[in-house]
Amino acid sequence: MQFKIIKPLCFRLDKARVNNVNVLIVVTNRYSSPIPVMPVGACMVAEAAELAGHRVRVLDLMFEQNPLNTLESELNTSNPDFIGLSVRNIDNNDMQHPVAFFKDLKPLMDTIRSKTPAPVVLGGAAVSVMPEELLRYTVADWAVLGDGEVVFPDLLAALSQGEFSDNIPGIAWLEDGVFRKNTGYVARFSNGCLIPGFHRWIDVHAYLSRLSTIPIQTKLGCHFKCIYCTYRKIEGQDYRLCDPERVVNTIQDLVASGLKNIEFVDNVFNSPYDHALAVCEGLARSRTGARLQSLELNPLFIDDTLLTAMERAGFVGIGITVESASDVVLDGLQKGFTAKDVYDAAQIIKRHHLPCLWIFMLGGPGESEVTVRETLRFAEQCIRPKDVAFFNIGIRIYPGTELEHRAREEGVLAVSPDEMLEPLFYVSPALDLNWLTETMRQTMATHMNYINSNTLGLSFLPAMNRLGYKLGVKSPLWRHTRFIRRGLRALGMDV
Ligand code: B12
Ligand code: SF4
Repeated sequence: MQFKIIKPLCFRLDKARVNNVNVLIVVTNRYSSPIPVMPVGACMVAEAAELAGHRVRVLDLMFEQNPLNTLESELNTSNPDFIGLSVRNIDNNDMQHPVAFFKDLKPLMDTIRSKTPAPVVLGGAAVSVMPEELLRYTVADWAVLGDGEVVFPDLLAALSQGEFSDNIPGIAWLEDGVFRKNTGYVARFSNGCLIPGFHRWIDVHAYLSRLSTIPIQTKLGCHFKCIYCTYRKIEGQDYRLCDPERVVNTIQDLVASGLKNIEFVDNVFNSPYDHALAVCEGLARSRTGARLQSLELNPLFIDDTLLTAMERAGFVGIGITVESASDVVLDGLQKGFTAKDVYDAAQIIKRHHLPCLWIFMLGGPGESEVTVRETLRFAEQCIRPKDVAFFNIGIRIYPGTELEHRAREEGVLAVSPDEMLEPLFYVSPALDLNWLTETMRQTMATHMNYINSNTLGLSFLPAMNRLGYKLGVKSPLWRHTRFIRRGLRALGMDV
């Protein structure tokens, strides 16, 4: 085991306080489309650090008018010994209207550095996706990869002794300019920390009044190998399952505390199938009264038994992430299922009442006019008018993915990995982007149940969420796509 002495910290902390330090967790996400996402991970990390004996505060910048001023006053009052920056999004994943959220981190870091020498630890999904790039960009001290509620307390324990063991799994740092990381198994779901006490850390009402849902995971990991995906980098390839009974109990508790609109945020909700079924059957038996959603269903594991169990459990909307209905593209993306699986799933979904959001991603490897037409034909024939189809164009390329290698081989990506924080997208060289954009514009115009990134990027979507809440509209808002788009069209807005 190697130790590195952290000098500034030794000066800052007296020995008596080392197990009881002041920790400030700053939630940096301020993006409120399609909904403001409740910072479940940051709250879990805060709660875990508190359980480890530290004094913890969470500063959520989501609804702050002037985040830098708010951060400055927080630093003046709370005098933290350690600062955790929770970073969710690198960018908005939108090729047509890219927004680079990571750029917000520099001014936040400048504000922190102008006020305190406290070490800064980065964490959050974005950090697991691009730890090296974000460490270099922000010049923060450490990065936590993945399961912060386990790793952060371990890191705090070591750092607050003025020492740092590079044996702690799940941390990364820059040493003399060289990126170092220590991956390794982290036993999540073992510490009883499935859901944090949200009310203790954030303004829950502010989220609920914008139609936000309560995120909960029933598992971590994914064993599929889609070539563009970062999720395995965040949660690992092996499944770590939460006991279905604990999921049910947690949901009962959430409903009892007034939090009814619950969204499963697993990478894939219905794989492993038996686990998903056990969760749904347990929920059905317990009649929790929750309104459940998940946008992460895989067509391979959809059948009547599961959908019936989901209906009985209280699901009010599902999303199925098929990406394409063309075998060429599904194969290029290595989705692990075929167009036939997509068609079969559609037939099964038609036999049930659950509203469904179909999610497509156009432009992947092998995509051409022919394959786009195949996908649009599927949508036309198989998606019920009351259901919704979301079409994304272009695939965000992340370093270390198979898609990155492919893009380099095809000569469509030339920049170095450290320049890839900037939003970069893959579009099949066999596809004319102008043709695709125009085709989608025409398709959207004639199908009022279709949406695209323009719809999600609407500047007034947050206001629409608030209005929806005031009018008593229940989430998910996408169920009302046809009516909303028609209404907007009547007002002269073609979105
Ligand atoms: C479910 C999901 C959604 C749902 C969220 C629903 C909901 N009610 O929460 C929806 C569909 C709405 C959504 C939307 C978007 N999403 Co999304 N989403 C996810 C997904 C699959 C799970 C997120 C989640 O809740 N995880 C569970 C919690 C517990 O984990 P966590 O918050 O990450 O926290 C853990 C660690 O990160 C860490 N941690 C967190 N904070 C901190 C702080 C410190 C100090 C430390 C030490 C550690 C730490 O510890 C936590 C506990 O283990 C992830 C992929 C993934 N597997 O992570 C993508 C993901 C987070 N989304 C992503 C993106 C881009 C988006 C959108 C911008 C897409 C878009 N254009 O609409 C929007 C942004 C929404 C917003 N307002 O911010 C990206 C973000 C990174 C990036 N590439 O930029 C991800 C990683 C997917 C990807 N493409 O790589 N998303
Ligand atoms: S199934 Fe989903 S989470 Fe799993 S690798 Fe594919 S895209 Fe990623």
